[in-house]
Amino acid sequence: MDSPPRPQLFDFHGVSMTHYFTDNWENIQNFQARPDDILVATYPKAGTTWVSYILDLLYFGQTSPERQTSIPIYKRVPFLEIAIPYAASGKDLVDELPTSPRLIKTHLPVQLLPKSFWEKNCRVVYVARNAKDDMVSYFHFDRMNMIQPEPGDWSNFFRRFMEGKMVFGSWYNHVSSWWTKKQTYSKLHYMFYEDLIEDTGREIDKLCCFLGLSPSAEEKKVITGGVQFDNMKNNGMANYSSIPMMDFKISSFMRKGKVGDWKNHFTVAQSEEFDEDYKRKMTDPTLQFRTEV
Ligand code: PPS
Repeated sequence: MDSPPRPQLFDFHGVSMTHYFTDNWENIQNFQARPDDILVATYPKAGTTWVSYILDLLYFGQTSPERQTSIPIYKRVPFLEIAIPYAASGKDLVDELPTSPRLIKTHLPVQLLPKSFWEKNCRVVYVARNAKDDMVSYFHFDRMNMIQPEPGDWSNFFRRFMEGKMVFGSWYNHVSSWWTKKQTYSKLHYMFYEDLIEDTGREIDKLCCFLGLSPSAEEKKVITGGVQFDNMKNNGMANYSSIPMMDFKISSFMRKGKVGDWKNHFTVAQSEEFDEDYKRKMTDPTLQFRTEV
C-alpha cells in the first residue's frame, strides 16, 4: 500500500498543526482526566520518550515486569491528540489504559490542553530542550516520519523553526507559556533535557520528589541504567522500531541523544542569526537553556 501524502501545515487557533492532531479535536477537548493521571507534556523532540520511559519504570517496573518485554512505550504512554488512519486514536488508547495512574503524552501548547487536566488538578511533567538541538532533532525526525510535513532542506527548516511554522507551533511560545503556567499551577514539574543528560540519577530523584515516590536505591540504579541512551536505542519496546510510518533507513528515532549536536548542523552565520533572534523572543530571564553541558 502506498503511504498517504505528507500532510500540510495549517493555522489552528493560532498554532501550526497538521490534521493528524486536529481530526479528533472535539473528543480531545472533551477528554475526561482523572485526578491521578500523569501528563508528560513537551514540545516535540525534547525528551518525551525518555521521561515517559522513566515514569513507566517508576510506576510499573516492579509490579508488571512483563510489560517491559511486550508493550511498546507508545502504547504504555499514549499520545493523546494523535489520530491516524487504521490505528486507534491516542484518546481511545488512553481511555482503554488499564493502569493506575495512567501516563499520558501530549505535545499541545498549554492554551490548547483539555481543561479537564486542570480541573482535576493532575500532575504534569513538562520537559524542555534547548532550541538548537531541538531543531536538529526535529529536522531528522521530519525526514524519517512520513506523517510529518516534508522538512525541505536544512536552511529552509531552520527558517521555518524560527518562524514557528512547525507542527505544534513555535518552540519559543511553547516552552515559555508552559514555564509561565508553572508559576500559578503547583502540580507542574519543569525538567530540562540537558539536566537529564548531565545527571540522570539526580533528575530522577527530583522527579520522584514531585511524584511522592520513594524507590529503593537498587530500583533507582536499575531504572537509571535502563534509560541510558544506548539501552533505550537497543530496546525494541522503547525505540519506536515497530512504527511503520517511520523510515529508519533515513534516520533513527533514537538518533544521537546528545547536547550540542547543533554544532554539526548550524553554520556560524546561522548560529549568529539564531542567537540574535532568540534574544528578541526569549525575554524572561528566569527561563534559561544550556546549549552545551
Ligand atoms: S517525540 O517524537 O517528540 O516524542 O520525540 P522525543 O522523545 O521528545 O525526543 C527524541 C529525542 O530524544 C532523544 N532521546 C534520548 N536522549 C538521551 N538519552 C535517552 N535515553 C534518550 N531517549 C530519547 C532521541 O535520541 C531524540 O533526540 P536526537 O537528538 O534526535 O537523538
